[in-house]
Amino acid sequence: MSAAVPPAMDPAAAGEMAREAAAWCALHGLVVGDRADPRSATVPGVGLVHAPFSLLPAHLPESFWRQACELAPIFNELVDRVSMDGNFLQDALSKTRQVDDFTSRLLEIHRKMMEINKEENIRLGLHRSDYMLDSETSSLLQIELNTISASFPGLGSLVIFTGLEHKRVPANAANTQFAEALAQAWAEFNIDSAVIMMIVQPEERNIGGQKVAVVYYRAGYTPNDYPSEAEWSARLMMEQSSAVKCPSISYHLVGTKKIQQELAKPSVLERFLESKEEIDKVRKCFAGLWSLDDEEIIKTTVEKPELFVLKPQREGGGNNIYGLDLRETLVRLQKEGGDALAAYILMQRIFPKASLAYLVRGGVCHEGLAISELGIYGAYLRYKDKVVINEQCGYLMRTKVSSSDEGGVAAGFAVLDSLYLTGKVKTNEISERLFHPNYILCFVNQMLNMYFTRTVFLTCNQQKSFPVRN
Ligand code: ADP
Ligand code: HGS
Repeated sequence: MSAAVPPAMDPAAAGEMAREAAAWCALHGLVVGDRADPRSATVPGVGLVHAPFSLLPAHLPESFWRQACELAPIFNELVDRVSMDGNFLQDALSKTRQVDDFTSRLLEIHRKMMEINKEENIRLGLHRSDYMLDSETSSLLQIELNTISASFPGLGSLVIFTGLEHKRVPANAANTQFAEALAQAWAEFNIDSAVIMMIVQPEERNIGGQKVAVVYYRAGYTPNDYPSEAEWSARLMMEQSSAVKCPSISYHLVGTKKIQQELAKPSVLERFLESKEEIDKVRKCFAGLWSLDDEEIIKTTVEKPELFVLKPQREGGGNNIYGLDLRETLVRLQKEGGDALAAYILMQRIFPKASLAYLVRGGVCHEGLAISELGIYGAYLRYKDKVVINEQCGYLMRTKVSSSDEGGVAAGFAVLDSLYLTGKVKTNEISERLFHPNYILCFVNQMLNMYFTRTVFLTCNQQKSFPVRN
């Protein structure tokens, strides 16, 4: 996943292109709230700036693109099956909950749902599985699977590099396909007066593409979203309600890094998937993953911390520990004894090939070596035994300077990028349509209509504790 190594662009030309592209962003809604303007988080339409983007597309061999797309429906199904095994989730996270209060609170809500044998007849998943191409092994490896608040389906779909061979630029309809999945979940709920409710953070700057939801969580994935008991009781109340949750508490738990590590253990996938072919495909994209009760791996990690990443059960970017900090943390926690290490998992560090890129942030074009991360969106909707939707639905390409450990656009480390497939490419029939400017415009209208006309009423009235948009 590397930008073709174009000859370094003439800085003036790059600057000119960046200005044109930033203007295009402003005209096409590829904007976010400007962190420098405090009002941008609270006053709609105020303090907007173009979303950070890469001037040239990231290149990816088509075979890896196809591999990532084929994995999406398998991961969608895997999440659903693991979510139905409450004992597996409780057992796998039993040590973590001892030393991680946030995970423990989520697990407590899950346990209460198991106690009342709460069945979710309608199950909706809007996921994003993130990958990097490891240059050492030339293999596509999964960074993580997001089952809650997978962001940027809207803005990510707008970043398409025009003027290139269409068949090498995959179509990206994450925004409409996410919206359709939410609308279908609403239809399955089958109460016309019902509304879709979106849970958002108080100061939300990612304003493009969030205009829907059943109970669609774009918050609730970090302890910061639970500043008081009110938020926890509201989360429990919504879990007890008959509303479709996206995600349900069990889907949320399946997306934790501890479950990612547990699923990578020998013969665990066989517990949830029958098809050997599917199991092999999933296992092939797993990087090295370990729990920290493995003395051997801790010893190796302390010796070579640069080859690993230490991850707590947190989401949203900026939480992982790398390099010397990783060694220092391991040595300190080992010295302290106790179970503190159970709050983390250890992961093999993936090293994509770095290439020259032009990253535009705040109207300024920065030339430098960069690496990319491909996110594949998946939508899954099930009504009892009937799978209504199980599809790969678009992608998110993010690029960051190769010297940055962390990633994440909202966290300020990465920029939005587009994709260019290399090697032998099967034609992509719908890309033509996507290049018609009217298509983008009509998408925006469609989303706005959907958001304002259809929402689901929760059967309980305490929702005031959660900031919602109506
Ligand atoms: P979060 O849920 O907080 O976003 P991630 O696991 O996605 O946590 O990690 C955040 C970022 O850290 C990723 O976007 C990626 O840039 C980097 N990262 C995470 N795991 C690895 C890894 N195994 N190898 C290389 N980079 C990684
Ligand atoms: C939203 N502001 C995620 N989601 O997808 N992170 C990035 O938009 O709803 O920044 O690069 C909230 C996580 C990658 C996107 C942000 C998964 C959020 O951070 C939600 S939990």
